Amino acid sequence: MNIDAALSSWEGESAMIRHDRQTGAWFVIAVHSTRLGPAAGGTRAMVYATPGEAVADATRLAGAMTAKMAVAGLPMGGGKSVIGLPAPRAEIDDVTWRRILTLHAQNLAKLHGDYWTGPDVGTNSSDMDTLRQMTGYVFGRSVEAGGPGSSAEATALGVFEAMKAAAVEAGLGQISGRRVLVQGLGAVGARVAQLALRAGARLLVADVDPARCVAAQAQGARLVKTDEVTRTACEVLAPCATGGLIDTEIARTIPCLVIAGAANNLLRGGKTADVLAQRGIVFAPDFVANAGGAIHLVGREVLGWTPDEVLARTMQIGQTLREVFDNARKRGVSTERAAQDLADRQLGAASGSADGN
Ligand code: NAD
Ligand code: PPY
Repeated sequence: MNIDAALSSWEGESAMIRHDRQTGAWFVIAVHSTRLGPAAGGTRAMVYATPGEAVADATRLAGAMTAKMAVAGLPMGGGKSVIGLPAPRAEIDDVTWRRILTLHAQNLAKLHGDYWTGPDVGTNSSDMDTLRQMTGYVFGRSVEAGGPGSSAEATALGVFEAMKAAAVEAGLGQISGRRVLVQGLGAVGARVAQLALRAGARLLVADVDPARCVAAQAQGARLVKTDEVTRTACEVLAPCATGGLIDTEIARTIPCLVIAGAANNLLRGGKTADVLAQRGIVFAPDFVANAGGAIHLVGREVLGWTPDEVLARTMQIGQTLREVFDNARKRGVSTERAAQDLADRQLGAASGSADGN
């Protein structure tokens, strides 16, 4: 995709795009909506095939953040930043990484608080500490630096609540005894796997990094090849790696009954959610299921919540999803449609506010 195509199909408020010739990095900050408050969403740093792909990823992810904040009842809008790296993060030396973060901090400062960032794929709390030394508008610093620390725990708890609610909706009842396939055993997925195991699930795992599967295998998990995830029979699929796993074609054949995971923008193509709904597969929309991280960051840093309040609000994700499922069933629409409509209602209810579109 080229930059023209990525931007002309997008209805967000603004996009800042910058290229650094010295490092070869591309910087994109997409502000989708500030209707409910300043836009917020993490900084994703990875290699993209083209600058257009980086812009497309940032804009899509920013839109999902708007819906996430709205459904979670948080007073923030939706945005995301993407840093298109010249090489995989692990191959970038400290001096280059420092320059990249410095330029990103400059970009953040130029938006004067229209957009607040946080960690995402390819960045962590320590990077947020570095950014915050250069600019405000940064959530998710480490506990040592006075921040709330990683959001992975809250995200995983929310995903697990989503999984349980979706299993009931699919007529599976409890997670105990069910085959739960977790794709991606990173910060969130490893925790989701533990929660599933503790609930008595029969765990299946897949990760491109085999070392990450070892601990789960030692606890009895069955290893699934990464290219067989969408062809492996299970009751519950929990995608916790990257987005875009399921397109219409895969949706027609995927052998599971529930999809509930952490990955943002899990579905590809406008009709994919409908295909899942037609097949009776219960999909927990990602921007509802993975809101625990946003609840943690915004709750702690904007709303002054205690960890217990964050936990209580994260546990409500199950109830929100039950309402989404009810609504989808009654209207005969996909769960994705019902969740997006819920977000749009929240956004419409705030249409009297001063700024944003
Ligand atoms: P992470 O980088 O810690 O973990 C991702 C894991 O997925 C890694 O172990 C990686 O090896 C694995 N992986 C990558 N590609 C894979 C593939 N094709 N097949 C199998 N495994 C693969 O990331 P995370 O913080 O655990 O987040 C996971 C997902 O959840 C991301 O998409 C992120 O955007 C989303 N998310 C995270 C949070 C949060 O609080 N961390 C909040 C909301 C959404
Ligand atoms: C996400 O939930 O996808 C994020 O990007 C995390 C986040 C949430 C709120 C502010 C900054 C980062």
